[in-house]
Amino acid sequence: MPTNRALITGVTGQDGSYLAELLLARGYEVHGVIRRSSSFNTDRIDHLYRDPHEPGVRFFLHYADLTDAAALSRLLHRIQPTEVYNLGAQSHVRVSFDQPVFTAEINAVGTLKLLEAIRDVQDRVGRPVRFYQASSSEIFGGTPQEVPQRETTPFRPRSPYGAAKLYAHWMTVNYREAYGLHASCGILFNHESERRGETFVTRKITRAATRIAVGLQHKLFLGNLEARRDWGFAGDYVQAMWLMLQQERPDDYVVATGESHSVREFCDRAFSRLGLKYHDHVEHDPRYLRPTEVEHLMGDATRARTVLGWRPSVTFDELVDRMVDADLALARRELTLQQAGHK
Ligand code: NAP
Ligand code: G4F
Repeated sequence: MPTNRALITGVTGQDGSYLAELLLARGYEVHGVIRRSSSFNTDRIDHLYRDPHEPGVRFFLHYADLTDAAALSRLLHRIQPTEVYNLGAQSHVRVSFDQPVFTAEINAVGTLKLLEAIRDVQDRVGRPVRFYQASSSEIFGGTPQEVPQRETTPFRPRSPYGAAKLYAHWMTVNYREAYGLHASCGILFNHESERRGETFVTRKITRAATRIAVGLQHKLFLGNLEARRDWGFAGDYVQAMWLMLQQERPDDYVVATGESHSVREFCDRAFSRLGLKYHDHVEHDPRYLRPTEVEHLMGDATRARTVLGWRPSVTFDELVDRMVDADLALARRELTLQQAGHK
């Protein structure tokens, strides 16, 4: 019987899938929250799923939602996890300008509902439940004089997403201080992979560049090419989440590579790997600009390095290359299907 039992919200997302893999490899029993959807939304975790009737199964999925306090509470009482990772969110910054209330209900109030349920279950069961909150570098806002950002940098969010995440961040800190909850916030800078959602800029670029390379499309429309981000590999970042919950004392940590690159540099590297020039294919579309932009995010992860012993293992060039290579295989499969008349 595993002694470590984790509950992950957002298990179907990029980070949720890597974290579930990590925890299963470490012998945990892992429970994931999934949302009802009219189409399949579990492709990132399908490789982990087994028929629950088989012996020795340690990965379970449950329907719930961050907006549904009763369902969250019921789930926590039933599972009685030792660790909870709150990765569920409306995670797209641009979309948060179109749906600010929805974003706040999930990212801000949803986190509060989960914290309340944890406080309650901890009291009833009489055993601590460790909590990880997915905070974001978007809470910094990134004014030019405040680069690199670290735990002590003032927070000035510039999007409904950032403001909602900041509320969740402070509520997590408050539950730690007010109720002694073992609650930690990972202030994670952008992290990517071949599992990244296709509307985030890195994956949008690698999907388009590889489709262009095989002749499936010709143009890529982007917004601000000069924005700079500190891009790391998602597989490394879920290690940091787990390490935070293994510490005796909870705390908040910046997780970043300490290096930043522009969207233009990302395009250059991705198209070059395919023998293409990005300026032959990339065009500007103002629809992808944001009402308020965060121009420059670059993190100082000294605390994570010294306390957690955490370090990123994938460089910027390696990250772009692995994403391009994975998407090239995908584009070739798409082409084959199209040529066979399946699309
Ligand atoms: P992602 O791929 O967009 O995944 C988000 C997850 O949240 C999905 O599983 C999604 O479910 C789930 N979700 C959405 N609304 C929900 C709701 N109402 N109730 C329960 N679950 C809900 O995001 P990610 O990149 O893995 O990021 C994980 C977390 O880290 C997010 O909180 C994000 O804001 C934060 N973060 C990400 C980064 C980054 O660079 N990736 C950086 C800093 C912080 P469906 O699959 O059903 O949509
Ligand atoms: O890839 P993005 O959409 O990521 P963004 O806004 O930095 O947010 C991501 O990282 C946050 C951590 O800092 C997370 F909290 C959040 O959940 C998410 O994972 O955009 C990156 C940059 C922006 O400056 C954007 O304006 O790329 C610029 N960009 C330029 N053209 C574009 C586009 N972004 C998108 N999504 N699409 C474009 O066409």
